[in-house]
Amino acid sequence: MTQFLSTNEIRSLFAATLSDMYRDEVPLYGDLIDLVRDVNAQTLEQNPKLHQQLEAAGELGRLDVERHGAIRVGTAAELSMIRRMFAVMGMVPVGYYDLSVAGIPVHSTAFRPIDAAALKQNPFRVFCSLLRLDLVEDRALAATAAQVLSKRQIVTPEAMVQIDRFETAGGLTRTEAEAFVTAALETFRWHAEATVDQATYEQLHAAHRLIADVVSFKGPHINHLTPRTLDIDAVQAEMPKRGIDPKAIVEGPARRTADILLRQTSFKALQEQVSFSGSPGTHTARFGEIEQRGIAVTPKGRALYDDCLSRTRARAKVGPAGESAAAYVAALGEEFERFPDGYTAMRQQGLGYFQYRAVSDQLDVDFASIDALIDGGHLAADPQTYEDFLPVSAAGIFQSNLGSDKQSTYCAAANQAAFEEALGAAVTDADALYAATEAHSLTQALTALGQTHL
Ligand code: OOG
Ligand code: NI
Repeated sequence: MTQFLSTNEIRSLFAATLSDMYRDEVPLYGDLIDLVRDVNAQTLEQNPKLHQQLEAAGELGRLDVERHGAIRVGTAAELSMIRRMFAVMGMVPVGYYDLSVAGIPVHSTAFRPIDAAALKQNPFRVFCSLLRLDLVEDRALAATAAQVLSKRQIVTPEAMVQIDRFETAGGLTRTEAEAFVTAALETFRWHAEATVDQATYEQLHAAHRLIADVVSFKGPHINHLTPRTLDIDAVQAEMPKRGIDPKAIVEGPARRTADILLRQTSFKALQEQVSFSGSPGTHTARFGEIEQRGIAVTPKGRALYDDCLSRTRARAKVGPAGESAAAYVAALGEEFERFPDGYTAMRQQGLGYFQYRAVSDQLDVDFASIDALIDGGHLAADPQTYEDFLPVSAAGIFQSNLGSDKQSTYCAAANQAAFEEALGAAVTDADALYAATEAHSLTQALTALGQTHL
């Protein structure tokens, strides 16, 4: 029998190697990692209850290695290649995000591990966007872009060999996996030489900055890599003191005791030196981001979240230079008072997804309800961490890094079927994953407690 390295180990190895590469490429990212590590250690020290909750839920271990990244690909063939590459790391496409609503000509998915054990080991995820040239009005320019993209190969032959081997043999040995990681890394590397001349770059850029970013380079360089913090407001406040310039507001819900979904902030994209057929120029794409993750919410919870957020946005809009940020934050706090700030209330009202575990031995009496088991100290309900993304937040991040000079407006043009055809697979529904984890954990816990009547 051949000994294969588990996909979890390959993913961990890749995530660590990518993080090292990005630290070398973007030193500010390294500073951010150090800052987040300091704040997380301090938060855990000052908040023993949070420490204990994360420990009991088995989430403490993943915290220091937890990252998400983002890439943007240009063609259907590239997207399906990337899908096959991530499969080697135990990552599958989850969810469909239509960014055209925010005037960005892409649609996206998130590649990530899905089972509980894999998530605990390393939840590394990559937000992957596919350029939609069909939304570009200037058809001649779209044709030029397609032509340029058709000539590049974003996955190296060596990575291809290992991907094929993984698919036929069902796994990779340690040596093969190491070769795979080294070769796969090349896809995500920054290339300072543009593949187009300056005039073409300018034309693409005028249509949308993001089109220039996707089309003008050899590959889909990783554009940010995001660590997870336990206190995003503390990191946001500390950033300027360490020479990092953050965006005006934290995206997502207001600060609360029981975190929900995702709060994110970033530092502005860097202006980098590039060369256009030998002549010097600049390109702005790569940035740094941090996030705080909370509980995954049910469709009912999501509807309430969306409502609180849209009411906030109706009351206050943050301007391109951060105008009205204070008014926005105040409105956000008020509107989110309608979202219960406690896990017990969220569970009882069906707003969040939980994972259950038995915390005592089999019982010899039948309990009347789940709540009675919890109150009696026999059953624990841990909040399930939200493992996905928020399109509105993603759009805010995109926008702040693309500048607000050119606000293209495309009408909402979701096309999940076309995306899945390009991907060569269906995307997994995130809600179904959280619901299944909850149902499965409850059945197991009730069986262990001898309470299958519930
Ligand atoms: C991806 C932006 C989305 C997030 O955290 O919401 C994202 C991009 O800029 O390509 O990473
Ligand atoms: Ni991000």
